[in-house]
Amino acid sequence: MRDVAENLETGGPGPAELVALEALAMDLALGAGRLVHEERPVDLALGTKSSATDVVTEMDALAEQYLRDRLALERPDDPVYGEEQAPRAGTGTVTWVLDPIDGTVNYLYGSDEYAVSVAAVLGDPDVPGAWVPVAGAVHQPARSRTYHARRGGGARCVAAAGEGTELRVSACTDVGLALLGTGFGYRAEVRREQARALVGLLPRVRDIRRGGSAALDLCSVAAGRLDAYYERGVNAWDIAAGWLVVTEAGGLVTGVGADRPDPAGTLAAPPALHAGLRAAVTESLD
Ligand code: LIP
Repeated sequence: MRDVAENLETGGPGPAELVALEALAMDLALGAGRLVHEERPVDLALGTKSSATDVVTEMDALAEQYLRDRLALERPDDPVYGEEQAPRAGTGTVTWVLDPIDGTVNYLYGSDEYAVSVAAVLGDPDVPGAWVPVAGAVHQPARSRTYHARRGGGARCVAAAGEGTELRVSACTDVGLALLGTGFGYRAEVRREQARALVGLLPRVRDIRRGGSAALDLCSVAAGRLDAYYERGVNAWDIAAGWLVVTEAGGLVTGVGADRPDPAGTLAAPPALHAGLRAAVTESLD
C-alpha cells in the first residue's frame, strides 16, 4: 500500500512532468472521445451494473481498453484505476483515474452531455480522502470541447480548432442566488435519500440543474455556467479530472464534512460561496 501519509498537496511531479501529464491526459481523452463518438454502432450492446438503470455500453468497455492500452505503452509503471475494469497495480508516482464515458445514460439516449475523463492523481483513489488530482482532461466529443488543467497551471477549455479560453469560477457569493448542479445515483434507496436532501436544499438556492455527468458539471462550475455543484455518492473516476479543473479555475472542491470529496459528497464552489453552501447542504442532510 502506497504511503498515503505523504503530503499530497505539495509532493509529486515537478512543473515539467506536470506539463507532460496534462498533455497526455488531453491526448488520451481525445483519442477515446473519437472512438466513442465516431465508432458508435447503430445497435449499442448494453449491460447493467448496480441496478437495471446503471448501464454500461460496449463503448464504455472499448474506450477504457483503449485508454489502458495507451497507458501500458506510454506510462507502463503507473497504476491505473478505471470504472470498467479492475485496478492495475504499479510503481509509478501517479495513478491514472479513468472514466471512459461519464454520462453513460446521456450517451445511450443520444444526448451531447457525456465526456471522457482522464486524470493523473497522487495517492490512492480507492481510499476516499487519500488522493488528489495533479493533471487531467475532460473531453466532450459531441461538442469538440476539451477542459484541461495541471497543478499550478490554470484551467482552460479548448474547442475544435479554437484557442484555449482560461476558465474562472463565478463571482456568486449568495447561496440564495446560486445555480447548483447536482445528480442522483442508480439505486432506489440512494435516490430516496438524495431526494430527501434536495427537499431541504431546493428552496435555499436559485435553482438546480441535473446534467447527468459529474465531470461536465464540474467543468461548468469552472466555466461559471454553474455557480456550484454538489452530489452524494459519485466515484473517483467521475470527479478526478473535473476536480482539478475547478480548483485551477479558482474554486474549492471538498467533501461535505471532509476536506476532500468522499462518498458522503462532493462540493465544488467559488471560495466566497463554499462555506454558505456547505452549511446549507449539511442542514439539508439533518
Ligand atoms: C454519472 C455521474 C453523474 C451521476 C450519474 C452517473 P456515469 O456517471 O457522472 O454525476 O449523477 O448518476 O453516476 O455512470 O455516467 O459514469
